[in-house]
Amino acid sequence: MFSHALGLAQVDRRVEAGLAARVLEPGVAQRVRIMARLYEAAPSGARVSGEALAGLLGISRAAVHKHVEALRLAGVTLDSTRGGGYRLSTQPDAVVPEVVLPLLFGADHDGSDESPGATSSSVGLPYRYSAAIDSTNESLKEIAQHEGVAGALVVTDDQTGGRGRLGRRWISQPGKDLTFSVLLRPRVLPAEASRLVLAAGLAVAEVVQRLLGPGRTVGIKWPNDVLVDGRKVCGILSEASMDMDRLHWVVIGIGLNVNSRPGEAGLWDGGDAGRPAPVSLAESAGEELPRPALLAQLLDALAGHWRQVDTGAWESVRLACAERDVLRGTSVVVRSGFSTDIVVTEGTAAGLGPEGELLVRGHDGTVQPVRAGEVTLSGR
Ligand code: BT5
Repeated sequence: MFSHALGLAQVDRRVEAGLAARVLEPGVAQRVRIMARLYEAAPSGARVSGEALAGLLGISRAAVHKHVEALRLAGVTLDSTRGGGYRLSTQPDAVVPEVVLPLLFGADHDGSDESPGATSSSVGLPYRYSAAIDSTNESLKEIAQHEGVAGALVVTDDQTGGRGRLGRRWISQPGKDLTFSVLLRPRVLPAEASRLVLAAGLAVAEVVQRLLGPGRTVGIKWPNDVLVDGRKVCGILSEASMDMDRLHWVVIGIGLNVNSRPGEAGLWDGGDAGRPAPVSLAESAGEELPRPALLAQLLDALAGHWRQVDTGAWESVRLACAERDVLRGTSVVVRSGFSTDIVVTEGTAAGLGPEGELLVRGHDGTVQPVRAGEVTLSGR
């Protein structure tokens, strides 16, 4: 059940960096360090003594006890014995910073994302969790307008007014799915903003593929859907503020069906009539999945691909997206992003252009790059 190999020294280093940059609250930072030790001990069933934690953090036993109570309130189930110490009794599913950040910080990677100033140097910090919220994108857009820090994350368990594109709705099951948004302040031109959305879709697709194994086809439906065997598992909504030559910020919101049964909610009705029913990871995997580890993996993968976009490696992101392009070779109708009554072009999808545009070969053989719009497979 518990299989987290954590680099404890790395967790502590990243906690220190978060504190120094003032993107991590001191109380949360201490609980992240406590949770890292509890995760580390969990596979063997060993207990972590209050005394050891007090020594580690340089605080009293009573203060350790308070942190443990805060963890319990946040949804972590711990068993404790007098004098025997603490132990995780179940795999936590709370997507609070104390539970997710140790997994993110301790993940086994080369640490090359820690260069100061990189767009994605700390995707996930500051980490803002709300039990319920209207829309994580709306909340983060407000933060963005008030000098929010690049990498800032807003995540909720219950998104009550989730948005898709064109005023559509995104529906998630409270406590079952992942709904979160990340703020970026990238060093790319306004015309290159769509690179970040494609990079996000690629990150999600790769994490999902790793999880489900090679037997499943995990594809990207241009520009912002991730599909498992043709069924939508994830939607991405990006919103940006820019002027003629500069992107001020980009908010990228991700909704991923994890442990819900979206097919039963009838989400493909109405505007999406005729499309295959959406699917969740649990339905695809045949078992429920702990969300914190998944969120940590997603944040790590997103940071990696956004870093590539930021550091001139866009072409390899584009090629990897093209390999997962589910539209290629199919007959498509592209409608305007402003009004789905207006057909922009029709033809056969012919891959992705240099900026990640959808290439559509018309009936007369000419290839037209499409930068924005709503794609449906023709006949649907
Ligand atoms: C999207 O729009 O797919 C973008 C969804 C982005 C959601 C995230 S959650 C965090 C952040 N905060 C927000 O408020 N939004 C973002 P679009 O391509 O327009 O697709 C919307 C359509 O997907 C709807 O009209 C439904 O038919 C369908 N849909 C709604 N909920 C779904 C779900 N859970 N799974 C699959 N399909 C869904």
